Amino acid sequence: MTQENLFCALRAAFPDDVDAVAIETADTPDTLYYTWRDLERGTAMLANLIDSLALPPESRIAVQTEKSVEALMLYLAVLRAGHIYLPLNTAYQAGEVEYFIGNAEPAVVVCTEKNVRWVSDLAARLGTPYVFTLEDDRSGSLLDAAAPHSDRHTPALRAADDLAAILYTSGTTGRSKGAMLTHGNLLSNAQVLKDVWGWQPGDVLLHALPIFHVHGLFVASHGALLNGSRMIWFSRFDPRAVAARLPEATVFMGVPTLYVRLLAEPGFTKDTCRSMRLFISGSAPLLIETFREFRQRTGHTILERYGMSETAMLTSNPYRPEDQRRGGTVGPALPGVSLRVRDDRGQSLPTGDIGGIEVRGPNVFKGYWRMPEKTAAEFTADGWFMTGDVGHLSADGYVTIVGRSKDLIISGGYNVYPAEIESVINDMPGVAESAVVGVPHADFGEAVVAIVVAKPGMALDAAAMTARLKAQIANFKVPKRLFIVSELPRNTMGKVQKNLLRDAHRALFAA
Ligand code: MLC
Ligand code: AMP
Repeated sequence: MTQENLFCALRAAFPDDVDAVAIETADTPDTLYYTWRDLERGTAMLANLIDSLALPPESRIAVQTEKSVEALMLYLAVLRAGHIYLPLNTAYQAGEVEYFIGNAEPAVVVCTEKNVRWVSDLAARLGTPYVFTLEDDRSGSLLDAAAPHSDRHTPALRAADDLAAILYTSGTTGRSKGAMLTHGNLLSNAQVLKDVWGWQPGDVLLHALPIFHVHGLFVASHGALLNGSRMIWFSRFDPRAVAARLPEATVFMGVPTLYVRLLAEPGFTKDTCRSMRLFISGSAPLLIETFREFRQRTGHTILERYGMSETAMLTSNPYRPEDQRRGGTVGPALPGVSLRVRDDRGQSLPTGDIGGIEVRGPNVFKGYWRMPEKTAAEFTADGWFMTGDVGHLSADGYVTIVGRSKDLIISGGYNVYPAEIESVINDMPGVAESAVVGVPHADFGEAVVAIVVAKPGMALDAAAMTARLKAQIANFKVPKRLFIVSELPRNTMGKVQKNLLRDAHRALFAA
């Protein structure tokens, strides 16, 4: 068997000058400099710690920590040790984390000190033997436990088809599904992006995205690592601070909200962008207004691309020539990715006709963790993955996404499934039923709004319900507005007409 561990491919790209800076922190109290040697040694020590636990092969290691360089090293160490990385959004609350631990049955959970009590209780109850903590100031039991271990480690032998990560994505119905991504999925995608985005010597990535989703963890981090490029590392996105450091960077990646916020920052100018080679946007639709305003302000044309947890990146506008980056489109399929648009009956549609986007390629995931029937339901009989996105193709292969067949809201780049929020609301005392919709939002792209009907004779209090939701679900899922109404609009079949609700609340946050 040949070594196809993704970690080895990333490490092979580290520069010969191992004492050069690989990552420089931008918002820690003191600037921290991590060399390539530090990444090699730190991941070796963490991988040796993981090895010392003698876990069964392909154990899941679930991680819910703040963003830090050590958290990135932990991801790399899990790859290195040959286990499966399971990142969790820091916004997830106990009830949400309980589901992930119950479903994935990780052997190790790494969490913050703040949460360690309830996480340990959950772990004990659900059979996870090891709990460690990791803080964003280089403290915590994980690093203490790793400290005595050797800084040399031989990476575990992995095949391209072996699992590297599980990313949970919510389902239209029911609970979240864990998308299983292999070493081969991730490496093939990273290699294609290195090529098509023209990564070059001297590139510096300004990294300001969270590292628990595809965009920040894979697209951004793999991109820099596979090019041996330095990263300027922000633990959170602050437009003013980011604008101040952009002159040192050449590549930036963001969800559309980050671009909206940069444009609102007076200190963000053409001069700020003087060293920049490439601005990339994805995870949610970039408004044409943002695309145009950005070009006008900076002279740079944002390159929009499209992807998802199950597939990593699928399409990209071209790097060159820059004037072929078309606003409002996500560009043609990446090399090696096949993409087609079909109607409800499975007929391929001609250029310009709107239908479901289906894809195939080495980047497409292996299936949902322990859910073969759900996996089968999302592939066509001839093996294409149905993305749930709706769009059309131009004559020269550019994809335009016009909507989604899945009932999904994307707010600031985070996915919110109305069915999940409705079910939490419906479980509250006095609630007869509810409908959750997404409406336009000037900053987040879309905002979550809930419309709730009380049981006969019951009175509901919107503020109290919102407070309750805040204690139960991740903050980005909490409806920005909650309305109590006497009934929901229905069609003759009795189905709730969400389009009418969206129309009624369209202007709430559009300004
Ligand atoms: C924060 N809030 C949000 C939110 N983020 N509400 C809706 N949607 C969001 N995305 C809430 C906070 O809880 C708070 O509520 C209030 O909004 C204001 O918070 P803030 O301080 O403005 O938020 P901030 O910390 O600045 O975060 C905003 C953000 C962040 C845009 C920087 O959401 C973010 O980093 N988004 C990127 C997501 C991402 O990486 N997606 C990639 C997925 S991968 P309150 O009530 O507490 O005041 C993928 C595949 C692909 O999709 O193709 O890439
Ligand atoms: P996730 O499940 O978090 O990986 O989100 C994937 C979804 O984000 C896709 O199915 C799309 O609906 C959406 N998405 C990603 N990139 C874009 C984009 N550039 N334009 C529009 N939607 C996008």
